[in-house]
Amino acid sequence: MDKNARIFVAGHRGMVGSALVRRLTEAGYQNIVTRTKAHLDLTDQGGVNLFFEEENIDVVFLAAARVGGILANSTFPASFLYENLAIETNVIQAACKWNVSKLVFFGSSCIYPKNCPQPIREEYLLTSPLEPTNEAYAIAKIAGLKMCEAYNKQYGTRFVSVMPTNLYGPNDNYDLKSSHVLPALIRKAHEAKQRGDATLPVWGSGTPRREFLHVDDLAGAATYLMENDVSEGVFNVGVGHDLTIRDLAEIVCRVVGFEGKLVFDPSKPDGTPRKLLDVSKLGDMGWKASIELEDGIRATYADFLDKYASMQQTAVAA
Ligand code: GFB
Repeated sequence: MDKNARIFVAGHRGMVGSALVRRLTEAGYQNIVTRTKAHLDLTDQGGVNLFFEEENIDVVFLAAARVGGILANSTFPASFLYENLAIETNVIQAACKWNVSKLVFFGSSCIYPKNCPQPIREEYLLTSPLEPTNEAYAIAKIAGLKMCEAYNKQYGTRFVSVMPTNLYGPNDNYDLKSSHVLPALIRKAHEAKQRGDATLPVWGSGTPRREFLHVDDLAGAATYLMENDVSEGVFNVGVGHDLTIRDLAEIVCRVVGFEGKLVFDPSKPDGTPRKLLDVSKLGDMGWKASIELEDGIRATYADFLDKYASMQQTAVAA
């Protein structure tokens, strides 16, 4: 990838987009193009088309998406389906029309069937039904991946899809109603420690298994694919091992310094029992994740502490 290429990072304020901007800046890329939602609403087809017409973009990292944890996904399925489909169709179509030379589309491991053989290989896509709690989001992400494949076939574009496992890291969403498990547990453990609580509530049974990838590793993998001129395909991105939600909660409590007891809440959904990715496709190409979970959680807790005061001010103002 040319250091002077005009690289559009869609979603640069989100956890994935901000990690990409950090990674690309560190690597010396000179022309990173970003737009806030106020300046470019990616669900607006006309606006997106005009942006690509005017900006002469060479490479796109399509990291803009409506995302959320298990509760947000099951509460707002229409929004997850509509917003993600709109962003994908607008950006992918305009990227093709305005001759973008490369694009990376970011999906999610929830695109794979609920009861997949483990670890999950890329070719298990669409072999049986999806997990109901995030079916809408998964369908939208499958559509994005299929658009990349279809555009490559019909128009000769070079659009690649990456499917990361559960992500975490700086700039995560710490709102307890809409967040994923890891930022939620960090916040809950921190507040429980501050209040001197004896217990920490954890949703579900604690038995589901999840694999956690630091977002800086994802940014590294996506950049690696672009720098190695990979022009098509779907690539799982993960660390290659998982743990139970109970084990995760114990690590978070250790990092935060909360010494109380975990209490599981069976009224909340468990979601899919397990979604461990087979990461050998990317591994065989020479890339692997390098950030250990406990180190990554420590760094993320520091990020949370940085933002916690302003989060509380926003909550008071609202
Ligand atoms: O991270 P999470 O919301 O999403 O939940 P998924 C993972 C597991 O952690 C579930 C449990 O079994 C939750 O019940 N959990 C325990 C908690 N305590 C909490 C808590 O306080 N907050 C949350 N959020 N969970 C999402 C999908 O699935 O994964 C998305 O909904 C996306 O579509 C994302 O694919 C990566 O891993 O179940």
